[in-house]
Amino acid sequence: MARRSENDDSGIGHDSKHAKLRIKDRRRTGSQSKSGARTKDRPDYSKAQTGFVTTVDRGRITCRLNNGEQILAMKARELGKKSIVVGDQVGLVGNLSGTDGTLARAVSVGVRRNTLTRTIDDEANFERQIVANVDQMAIMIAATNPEPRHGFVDRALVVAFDQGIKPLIIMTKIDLIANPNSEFLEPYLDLGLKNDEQIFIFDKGSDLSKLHKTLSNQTTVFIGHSGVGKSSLVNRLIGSDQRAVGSVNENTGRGRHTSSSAFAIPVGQTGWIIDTPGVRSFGISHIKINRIFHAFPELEATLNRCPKNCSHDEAACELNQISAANLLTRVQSLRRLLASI
Ligand SMILES: Nc1nc2c(ncn2[C@@H]2O[C@H](COP(=O)(O)OP(=O)(O)OP(=O)(O)O)[C@@H](O)[C@H]2O)c(=O)[nH]1
Ligand SMILES: [Mg+2]
Ligand SMILES: [Zn+2]
Repeated sequence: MARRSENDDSGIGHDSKHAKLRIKDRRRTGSQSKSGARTKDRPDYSKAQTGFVTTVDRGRITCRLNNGEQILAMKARELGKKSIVVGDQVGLVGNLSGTDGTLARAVSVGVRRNTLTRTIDDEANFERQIVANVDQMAIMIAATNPEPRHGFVDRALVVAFDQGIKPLIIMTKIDLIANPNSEFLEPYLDLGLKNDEQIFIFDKGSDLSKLHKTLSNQTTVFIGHSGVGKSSLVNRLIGSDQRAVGSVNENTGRGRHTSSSAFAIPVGQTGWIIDTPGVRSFGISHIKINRIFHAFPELEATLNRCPKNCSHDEAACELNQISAANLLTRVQSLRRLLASI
């Protein structure tokens, strides 16, 4: 099913007649010579300024220039189908004043260090990029409402390890469960993630100073199911109510998809937090099987002892020798992932 994506930058939203008009004006003045004939030569973009994309909403790209100015831009036609996502560094020309009602043009997209994609439609395996160039991925789950799922964390970890992104795991809503030392997180303690630096458990009033430290000078994307409290945590971190917060359905424990597009907010001197809309799952079908094992460093030694070409789901598989409870959960995770691709 072809669904219109929220980052679809080819079109202009139905409610943005003015933007549409402005773009037409710009084309007339920007890409035509004074005589009115279209210039054949490639336009000179050597004076383009670099901007960091903080959000993309129905074709309108909000960017932060190096001087701190925030401006709105549209994707230039010559970029064709090339997408622009939050975290991109784009080259900008045109009106860079940032004055209300002005619109610059994004004419180039910097090479991406990494990208994060999410599966929109599980069946069709349709993936879309949500952010680029991140240093850290905060994988967020709630202790309950919605219930945490290992499958989600496992997949997110696979993506993080594959893309060279440092994973953090944040559990929220521990005020809603009796035992905050949730068993749920234990299997991830052997991954090499550092407690208090990469693994956090919070309620609404927890001290966030250690997390603040981890986030400073880094670009960190917050991901998790709708309703886990991504936007609530972002608000607490920046000390304002900038992000809208939704409620959770009491019966299903599900969130209401309150945030609808990825949004980057400055944190500390040079850091960025990127709040994203709730995702149902992460696509990992584009990741090669041998890279999936990278997300299971604690099983590596065992896997190395497996027979050649082991499917890791057969009698001779060395993983069958594992008996420690935490590792067993991870073995199940790995087998589930291998079976799903
Ligand atoms: N009890 C409790 N509730 C929390 C906590 N953190 C967030 N909430 C509540 O969880 C609900 C959902 O929070 P949001 O911040 O909107 O969740 P989100 O992850 O941004 O959701 P989407 O934008 O839909 O993806 C709100 O009612 C919050 O008040 C927490 O630590 N404890
Ligand atoms: Mg939100
Ligand atoms: Zn095996």
